[in-house]
Amino acid sequence: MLRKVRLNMHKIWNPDIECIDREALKKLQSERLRKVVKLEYDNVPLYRERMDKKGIKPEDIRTIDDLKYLPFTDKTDLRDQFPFGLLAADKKDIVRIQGSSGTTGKPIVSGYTQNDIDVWTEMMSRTLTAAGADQNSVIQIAYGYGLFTGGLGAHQGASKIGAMTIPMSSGNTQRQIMMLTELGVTHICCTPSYALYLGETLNEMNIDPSRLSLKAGCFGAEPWTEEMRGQIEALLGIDAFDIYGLTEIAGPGVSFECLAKHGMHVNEDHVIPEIIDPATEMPLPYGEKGELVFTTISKTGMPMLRYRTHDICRLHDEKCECGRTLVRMERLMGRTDDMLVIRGVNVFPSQIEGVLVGVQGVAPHYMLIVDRVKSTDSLEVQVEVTDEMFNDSIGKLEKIKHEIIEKIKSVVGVKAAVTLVGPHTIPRSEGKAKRVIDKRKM
Ligand code: DLL
Repeated sequence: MLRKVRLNMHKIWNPDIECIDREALKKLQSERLRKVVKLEYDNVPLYRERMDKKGIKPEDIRTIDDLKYLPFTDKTDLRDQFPFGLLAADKKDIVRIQGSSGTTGKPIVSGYTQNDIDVWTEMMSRTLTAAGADQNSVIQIAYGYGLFTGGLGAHQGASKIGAMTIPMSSGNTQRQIMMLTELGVTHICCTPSYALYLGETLNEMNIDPSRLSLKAGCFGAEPWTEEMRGQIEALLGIDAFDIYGLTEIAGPGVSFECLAKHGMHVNEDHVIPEIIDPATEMPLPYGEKGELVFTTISKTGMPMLRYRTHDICRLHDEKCECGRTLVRMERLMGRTDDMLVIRGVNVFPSQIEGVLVGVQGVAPHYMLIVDRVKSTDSLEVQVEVTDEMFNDSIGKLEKIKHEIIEKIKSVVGVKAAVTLVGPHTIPRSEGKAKRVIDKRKM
């Protein structure tokens, strides 16, 4: 597939920062870190208590090399301090609340000052520009609008770069496609699973994607694989970019891919990433896999100190062909809390997805059902077959099933039961896809 935005490889929203000399960046980060640590110590009782307990005063933090002495924060802190306990700013200066439902009980919310919205908008402007968007672009935003940061975050960035912005929100696929075709949309922002669904729907409607103006999409908010990127790009005839963010830090745009498509550049002038060993909490060097931790250094509403994301990945500092010097985080492997332990083996849904997408005759729509029968864990993988395969011989279907079982065994290391299901039977998602039913937890 011809890459339609290749010519924009060197377009960079804020080259002074995105291509900054690393020593100058360290200086900037250290200055901002000193400021934010003081702000937090002076205004947030939880941070003050934790720093006092470790015997650290704000003056002890001089450069980013001192980051390792600071205490961590976690989602439980946001829940315990719900809703405003972690605010460093006066409530009257908070102009926006965003949130995420999470998986259990109370939602978590984060308060943003106007400064924080501006920082987030800057990050999202860089993100969209890296995907080739500019003021000539027409950007359809099919992330949900509301407490979820996807819709408004992408919207702010799209408006800032001067693009024509279509605030569709999620859902209503027929209307999404109508807008996509009639308004000359060049860029779409949605979850990768929804992008795939849109592509399939176009296909069913016999709309040839080459007739559309669509060039690229910014997809994130859930784990996806390189194989899925290939499918989305082929189905929609576009470049598919991975984008990352989380409510606690600033929605989408915390990191973003450029055309090199080799990891997401982290907006390090606003957030400092670290990788730690989740068990020992010790920082790990670039290139090693572990849990991603962020410290925000320019937010003023609810700045976060060493926030444990539970997302698992690696950081790379190799030079990028796009010219940006910001480090890159590789595609997320999953979350420490998404990890399934099946008969003692650690299994990430994304590993199974990687296997399924490589098998001819099955569609990338699946559900993992985990159970425990007579004290033994079981894993069932339900996966859709394609329309063509559905009408094929039983012998062929059996062959596919066997192939999947063998591949899962060799890649993931567990024996799974595989159930092939008919096309369109696994529920589609308009937002974050649900891939696992763990009956052991019910
Ligand atoms: O999902 C923000 C976002 C919106 C990011 C739109 C990208 C695009 P939350 O709802 O707070 O915020 O969920 C954050 O989603 O910790 C990851 O586990 C996961 N996540 C986000 N982006 C990616 C990605 C938004 N590109 C949580 N790949 C994060 C894999 C992702 N997982």
